[in-house]
Amino acid sequence: MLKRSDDMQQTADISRKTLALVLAGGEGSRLKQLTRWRAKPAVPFGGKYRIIDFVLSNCVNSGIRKIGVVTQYKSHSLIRHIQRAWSFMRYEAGEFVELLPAQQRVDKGWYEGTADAIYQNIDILRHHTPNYVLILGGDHIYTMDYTRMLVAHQQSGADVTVGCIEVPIEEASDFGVMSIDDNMKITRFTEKPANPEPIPGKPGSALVSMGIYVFSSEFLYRTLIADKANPNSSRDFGKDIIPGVIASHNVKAFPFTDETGGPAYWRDVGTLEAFWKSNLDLCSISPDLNLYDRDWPIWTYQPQLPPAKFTFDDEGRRGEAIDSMVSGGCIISGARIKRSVISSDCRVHSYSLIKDTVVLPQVEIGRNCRIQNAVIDKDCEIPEGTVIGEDLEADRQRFYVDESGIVLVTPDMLGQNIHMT
Ligand code: ADQ
Ligand code: ADP
Repeated sequence: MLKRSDDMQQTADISRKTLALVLAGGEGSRLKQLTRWRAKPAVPFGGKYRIIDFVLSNCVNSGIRKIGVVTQYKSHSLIRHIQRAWSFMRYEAGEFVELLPAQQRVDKGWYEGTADAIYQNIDILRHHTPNYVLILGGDHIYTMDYTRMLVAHQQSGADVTVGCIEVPIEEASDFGVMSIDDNMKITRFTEKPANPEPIPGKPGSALVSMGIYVFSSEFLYRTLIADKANPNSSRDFGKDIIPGVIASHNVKAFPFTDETGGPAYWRDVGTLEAFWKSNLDLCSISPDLNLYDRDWPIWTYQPQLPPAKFTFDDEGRRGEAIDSMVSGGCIISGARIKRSVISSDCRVHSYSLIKDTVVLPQVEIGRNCRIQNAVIDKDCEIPEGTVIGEDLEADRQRFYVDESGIVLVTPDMLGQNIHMT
């Protein structure tokens, strides 16, 4: 048993010897027009953040300060955000967030799959001489101390450790599903199976991969080079790499739980409904994801904005927000906001009612609007008197409406030209 100070020293050493790589280049189409112009990790979330801020904050808060972000599709908004938000790291002190776009240095092509995205950067990884490489997805919302997973990886002597979580069995076919033995060794791994296997003794749940991996670095390089030589591989961690090594190597699972061993908050906000719901979850009285945890700040780029302001309309009705989050720079003048997230720098004008809605930054909502069950994209200007979310047939003519009835409104749908900020 390690003494506490030894424990802390060991944790700090492991974090320092780890390079994190955030995969942020996937095409991601299930968020519909929210990802028409930007990669999913760049989509605004939680009033003032972008989705990728969660994983990057987890790295920094875990003491991992060498981070590469692998970009590909629609990367302009993402690159701009990373440069603005994450350039405070000091390269001289061995800390950085480095962008790794597909750049045809190794192959004449874009990144084929997630493993190829790492393979094409092997020389850069080697240059940083990490002992461990932590591979992360850039599009999940959660707070996690990665040092626990790194310590488990080191202590078990694993070649690779896969972060995993229990999900309801009905959702499991969206993920890599695994079986483990009593020593947490992964005995089976199937990527997005049609009939996922339940956890023994828990028929309603499956153990799924979070798409996060700790690799011992030399093992990673060897495996990626071997995979490159296999013409049948699709060069994907979930489809090829992990299933290909479980029989021959020590591949361990690391269950992500909260500090008490209970279920932890982790969301793939891949669909419009999941995105809408995870945002609105933040408005509940005690949300599962605590943005107010002073020990685990979520870092982001913040423009200098004044506090949110609430004013009366010209007939003396209060501008008010209840069970809602209203970000800096907003002015709510004589409008009512219920169970909604109003992101930075928005205006909501008199006599309007906004319910169960996620409003992204820099939106202007005119007078006399009624909006419910909607996601309003950044920069939309909603004209006076607009009604959204009441007559879904009418909404379908102009906007996108998903199967659950959530309405998505983007500037393109309103016929607006974008103005770059
Ligand atoms: P998916 O999320 O479906 O499953 P994928 O679409 O490959 O896997 O995306 C993983 C991450 O890599 C995303 O952050 C994506 O943006 C990024 N990415 C995808 N292609 C890329 C490319 N060519 N270049 C750079 N980045 C790229 C994975 C695992 C499952 C696991 C789920 C958990 O394969 O086993 O259960 O994540 O959500
Ligand atoms: P974000 O606000 O998420 O950073 P923007 O909405 O400002 O992103 O734009 C993201 C990227 O998409 C930018 O490169 C922008 O030029 C481009 N873009 C957005 N909307 C359009 C459009 N209607 N036509 C052409 N390019 C667009």
